Amino acid sequence: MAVYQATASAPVNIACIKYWGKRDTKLILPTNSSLSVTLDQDHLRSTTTSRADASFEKDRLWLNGTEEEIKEGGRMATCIAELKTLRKEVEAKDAHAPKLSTFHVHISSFNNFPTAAGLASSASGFAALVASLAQLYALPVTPSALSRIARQGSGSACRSLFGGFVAWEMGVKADGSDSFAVEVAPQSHWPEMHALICVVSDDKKGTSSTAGMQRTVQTSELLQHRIKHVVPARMDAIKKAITAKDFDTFATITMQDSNQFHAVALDTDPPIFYMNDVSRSIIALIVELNRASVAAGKGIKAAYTYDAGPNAVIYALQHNLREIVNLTMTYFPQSQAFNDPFSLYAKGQGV
Ligand code: 2P0
Repeated sequence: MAVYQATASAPVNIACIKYWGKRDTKLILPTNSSLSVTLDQDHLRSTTTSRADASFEKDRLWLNGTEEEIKEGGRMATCIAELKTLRKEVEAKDAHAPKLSTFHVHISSFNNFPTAAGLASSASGFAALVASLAQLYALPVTPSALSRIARQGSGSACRSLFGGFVAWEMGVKADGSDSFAVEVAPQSHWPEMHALICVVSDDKKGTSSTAGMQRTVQTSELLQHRIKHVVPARMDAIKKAITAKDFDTFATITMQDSNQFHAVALDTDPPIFYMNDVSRSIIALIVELNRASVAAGKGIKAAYTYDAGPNAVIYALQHNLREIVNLTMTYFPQSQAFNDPFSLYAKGQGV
């Protein structure tokens, strides 16, 4: 008897231009475009296996071995339903295609990065889920088309359908058909680029992104300024910087955008604080490192960015990485660091 099963994996991504705010909460349409660098590394991925079988009585999902409910009308159910609809189109065109759209699916997903990495798994998780079902259903679709579905699982997930430098273009249409991710450049375009993840705390964050960003949409005037007058120009400028491999500009925009994202969080009523004292000390360290480097005519060495939590991601070029890791470990001896695309630890180069 035929077995219908497929496995796919997707990487974690970290935004340099931040997504924060929805104009449509059901379709997950953002209030601004965003851009990420995907940590396309073996140890920062979600891997998902999907299986369709006539004997299955309902759709079921396991995350890291524990079964999770698939809520009716929820994000997971929406993604599965969208993919089944596309499978129906395949079956309608090909009379020999097995009627997989009529079977229930069992889905099992694992993250290979520790919870202690403090990384959100929803982006890589939804991207891997969508990719595995697309493979199972043999859907003739592009990664951008799949990103439109992953977006409805979690906004940032649409960016994890690609490796490298990825833009999520917000689109203007009400149905979301033009809100999807596109590749700006593959990782191989700028192989010297690395990301160092500094784990400040692995506590669960106090305010979820989903709830926090809508509070910001409702209460922050600064967000309106950001949406209209800041992000569009930054998207253009950072894409150009990536194309030109201009690290100084890339780093400057990345730090500015992290700062403004945390400023809009603070401008929310009641205010949202994601960074803590250690996060701010890391910023001070990077600012000082860059100040001294620029004064010596060597340009910017590192860019920090913070998501909806206290952990730092530091972007740097290969030749400056060792100095930055040494500096971080000297000032923050307790910290754990995960380095992309190849780990200093994994490679045994020491820190
Ligand atoms: C980002 N973040 O661009 C920004 C920066 C957090 C800070 O995307 O409600 O988990 O599932 O669409 O994608 C976090 O938001 O929110 C996020 P939902 P998501 O990476």
